[in-house]
Amino acid sequence: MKISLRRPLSRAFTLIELLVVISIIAVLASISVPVTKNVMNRARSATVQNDCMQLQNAIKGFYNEYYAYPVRGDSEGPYETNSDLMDVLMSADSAQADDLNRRKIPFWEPSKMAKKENLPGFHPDTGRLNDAWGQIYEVYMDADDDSSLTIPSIYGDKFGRSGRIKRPIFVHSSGQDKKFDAIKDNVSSWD
Ligand SMILES: [Ca+2]
Repeated sequence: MKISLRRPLSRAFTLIELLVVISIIAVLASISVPVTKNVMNRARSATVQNDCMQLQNAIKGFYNEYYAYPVRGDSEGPYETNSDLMDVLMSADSAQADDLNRRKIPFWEPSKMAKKENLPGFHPDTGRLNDAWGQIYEVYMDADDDSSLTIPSIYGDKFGRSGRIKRPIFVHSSGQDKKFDAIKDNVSSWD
């Protein structure tokens, strides 16, 4: 009797081979998830920095028009990008906007609408402008018009000095960690 030593060509995968394939896929997935997250967070930071710049420019535009900042009183902030500030910059239908933006000029308009209060973009019902992580921006303005501004002292190292800085407007986001006082991931109009 002749015995063939050749293995059958169309045999099934063994359990070991299957486990090897699964573990390779698992390793590849574990590498690509953080990479994807990083790429997404970098894209979010870029969007947020653009928002910060646009807001800073809108407030500058307001100042150039009225020789005043779009807020009541002389506090330098922080002001939140909620309805009070955004109404004035958008020339919305509100008492504060009527009072401060008398010539009804739109200095800012939303590029992205938020479906819920705590999602990225502008939420029309609450008048909130949120960053890419759903948190409100903070705005500092030289509202007492002494040509300098105090921003949080923890930015001292980052911008080379702390205390009074001779710049008129500062806008920042709390970043991915949603904490303003942990500045490592914060994004600002001065970045
Ligand atoms: Ca932070």
